[in-house]
Amino acid sequence: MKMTSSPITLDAYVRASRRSDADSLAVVVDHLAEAGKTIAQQLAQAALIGQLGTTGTTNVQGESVKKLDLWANEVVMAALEETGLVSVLVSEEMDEPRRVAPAGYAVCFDPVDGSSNLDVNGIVGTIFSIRPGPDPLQRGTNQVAAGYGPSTVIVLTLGEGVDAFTLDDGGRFVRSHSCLRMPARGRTFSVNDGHTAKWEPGIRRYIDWLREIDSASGRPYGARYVGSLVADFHRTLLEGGVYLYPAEMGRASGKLRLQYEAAPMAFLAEQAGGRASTGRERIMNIRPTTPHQRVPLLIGSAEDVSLAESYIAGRAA
Ligand code: P6P
Repeated sequence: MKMTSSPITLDAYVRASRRSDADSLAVVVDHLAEAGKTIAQQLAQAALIGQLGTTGTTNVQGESVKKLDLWANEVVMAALEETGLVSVLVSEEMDEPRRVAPAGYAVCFDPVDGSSNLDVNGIVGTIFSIRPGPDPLQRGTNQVAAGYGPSTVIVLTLGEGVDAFTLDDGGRFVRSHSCLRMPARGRTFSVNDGHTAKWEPGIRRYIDWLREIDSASGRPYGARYVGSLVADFHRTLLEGGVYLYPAEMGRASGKLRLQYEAAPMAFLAEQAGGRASTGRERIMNIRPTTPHQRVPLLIGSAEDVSLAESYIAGRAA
């Protein structure tokens, strides 16, 4: 990872990309960044303005909906509609895709990923995935841009590597990290090990292997789990390691949603030299059949994810 000295702004960065649609893509990314600023400002004040807590309803995922989930969803939707360049929206907070124009990009997003952390001042972020429209169900390989913003950093790929942009005191997102590369192997694993009894044997054997003492292979790995994909992925992107939300007994597809969690993170991981799979299939190749399709997710350093896949396949000792 290179901390960059070239203070290119997010807008200039996107417009300078080799893409033929660079200018329209820059408008959409800029509007997402502005929505991110608005959400970050509201998050900072949430406890003071009664924006914490739940609405008392559950979303299509069957999850308790936080007040900020719904509010942030409206902010992102309005920002994208304002561009006039987006045809369809897929959001964690909306049961069905929302068609907003006959032509334009398809944007999948999770307005506040990790919202279970909101009331405990934890890290949350907005995950987005931009595809050519108007089909709301496309493979991850169709993504033209993906990113997330844990608080005031936007991590973005346009298919030409991964860069990060930090909000400066002038309210602009300026590149702070260029050409981010995920280490081939890390030293931490990130999983909700409270679910150990639900995992398939191969995953249990893999996690047990990571916990063994063997200094020659850098084990045991450290355990890090925030419970917010943007936070756990951001650490994995910068430091290496592996994040897992595997299939579970009674939940064969795991928990994470393909369209606006697994696929955008997989795009970023692969662009940074990492790897992302269900344990058996490359995330980027999966064509969704429904807007909120869930998939198991193993993502992170290429060597760590490959070894986890070997354990699942029964090839590793
Ligand atoms: P659990 C948040 O709801 C999320 O989708 C991801 O951000 C996070 O990694 C995961 O679910 C946490 O799930 O079951 O460990 O609370």
